[in-house]
Amino acid sequence: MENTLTQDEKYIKECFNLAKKGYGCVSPNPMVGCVVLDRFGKVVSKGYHKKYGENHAERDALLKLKNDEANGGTLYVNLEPCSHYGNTPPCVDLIIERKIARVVFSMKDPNPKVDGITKLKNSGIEVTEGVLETEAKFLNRIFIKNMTQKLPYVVLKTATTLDGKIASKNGDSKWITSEKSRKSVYEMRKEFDCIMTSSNTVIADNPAMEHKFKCILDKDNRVNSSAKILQQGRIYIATRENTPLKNGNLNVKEVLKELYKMGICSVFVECGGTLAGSLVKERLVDEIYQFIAPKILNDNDGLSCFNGNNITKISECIGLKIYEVKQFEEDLLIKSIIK
Ligand code: AOF
Ligand code: ZN
Repeated sequence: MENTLTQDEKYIKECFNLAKKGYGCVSPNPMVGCVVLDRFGKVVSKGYHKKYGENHAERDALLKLKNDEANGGTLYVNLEPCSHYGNTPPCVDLIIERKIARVVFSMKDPNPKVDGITKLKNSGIEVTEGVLETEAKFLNRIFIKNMTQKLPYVVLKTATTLDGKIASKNGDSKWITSEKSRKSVYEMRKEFDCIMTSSNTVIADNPAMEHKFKCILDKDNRVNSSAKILQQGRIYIATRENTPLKNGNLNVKEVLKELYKMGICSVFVECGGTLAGSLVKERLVDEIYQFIAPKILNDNDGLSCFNGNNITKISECIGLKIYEVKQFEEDLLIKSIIK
């Protein structure tokens, strides 16, 4: 694969790898990496956005160089360089000041405050955009959704038997997946700003769900104050008093909007089949993490992981794109994006 990449793609890939070093530290900002070549095509500096509020990738890379070292050189970055004053001054100004001749980037910045490309072109800098754009958009998919929709990125987790059931008809669901799978969920939760669940799940399972921020969908205030989930972390309880209803249920999109206003960029949902089905139907979910245990329940009335879509034609199925498959002991974990 590697030798079929163009020079531009090779350096942009390097930017992705640098960008990923900022994972977990830069949110709500994007992950950005930068590689600088001098006018002879030699790599003279690399940088990345390390921490929210600190230097952007381009500044990090350029400030490691002497004033004239990048003169006539090429700058690679996976996001259009910024042109606005935020926590830091505009990267384009520094790029122009350092007399870079060419800028190569993967994707335009969805932040409406940013239009770096115009300023770069107006200064006579050659600009190449769209290099490995699909990969770049995948890397910063949370940032893109936040910027374009003002909503958090939503991942829904479910755990089923091979025949797609989350529980038998009498509600028995302990334990479909292996201990190792369940432990991996504790780690997954840490990657999200908030975990969301429903009053049904809280009442049925009384999970502790340790996390810094939890949201419970509890239309009728049914969750008891002694519930384990309330014992730790910040809690936002969405009820009919603080959230508009839609078809008699809480309007979850409105809840997500509220969460985004509170600074929540990503939400991990753990719930039963009814809520899961309606979130998918309402197109409020971006990704699904599905654990599949090698067990067959063979219960016609068992509870399905997604209920209520009533789709009768295969051609109308909700399509997903799998991007990762992992095995935990005997179970599979399939991560996919809803198309
Ligand atoms: C880049 N390179 O490394 C980053 C960029 O307020 P600030 O200074 O933190 O700026 C945040 C915005 O700047 C962010 O929303 C995005 O548009 C851009 N982030 N841009 O060229 C970087 N982190
Ligand atoms: Zn910048």
